Amino acid sequence: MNAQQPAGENKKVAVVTGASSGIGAATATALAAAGFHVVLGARRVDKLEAVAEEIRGAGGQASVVKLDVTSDEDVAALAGAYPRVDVLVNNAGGAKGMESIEAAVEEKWRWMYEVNVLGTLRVTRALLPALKASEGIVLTVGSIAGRQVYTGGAGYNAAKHAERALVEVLRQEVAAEGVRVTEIDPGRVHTDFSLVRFDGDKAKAASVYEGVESLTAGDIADIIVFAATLPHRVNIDFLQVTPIDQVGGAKPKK
Ligand code: 8X3
Repeated sequence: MNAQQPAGENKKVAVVTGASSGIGAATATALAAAGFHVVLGARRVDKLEAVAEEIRGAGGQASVVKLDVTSDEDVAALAGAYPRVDVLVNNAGGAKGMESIEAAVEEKWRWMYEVNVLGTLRVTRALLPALKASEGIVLTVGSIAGRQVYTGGAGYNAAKHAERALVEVLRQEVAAEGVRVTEIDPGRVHTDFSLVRFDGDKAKAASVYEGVESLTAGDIADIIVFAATLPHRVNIDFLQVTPIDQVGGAKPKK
């Protein structure tokens, strides 16, 4: 736990998981610019600190917490440190591998289920009392892979479909208490996503984005801020967002 900046009395608090890079870092930055006190969570605290410093340098409020979404202790510490939460952005997640089902690696499937599904469950469950008290909003970064399948995608497709199921049930369970639940489902966004998927193979990761125009992390961050700042009466179930060449669900390049 490392909360350098206490949440301002009247500032709304937004918790962003996986905030050390990519969509998470961009979202934290954009939410801070929109006036939220942002709580950045991820495993890599040094990277979080760098993002938080930039936010503070721009006049925003940011705190940093070590948050491995697979750790009950980390999640409990987060919930204990921030009794007020208005916005939760479940962004931590990712893919590992593109093996066919015949060549599936169970360890990779378990990792994907653990971070995308159980990670979202853990953090959401822990922060729900605070989100109910504030009549807040849960925004989950799913994926187009949670709506369409592709060869080599089974483990990630299964995890993102399961995460979507969780989100859809949650929406039904908490709507009556004033909590909105929105899923943002991006297609190809140029981040470290492919580097993680291909186990640090830079050439393979770069090839995913070569010769095509991909979305940026900032594009998704802007959409998350838009959804998070709508009047409380406005509920968005989900938004599917792709680069123009991915309309219709073209599978990712290998
Ligand atoms: C990742 C989306 O299209 O790169 O969540 O597989 S895609």
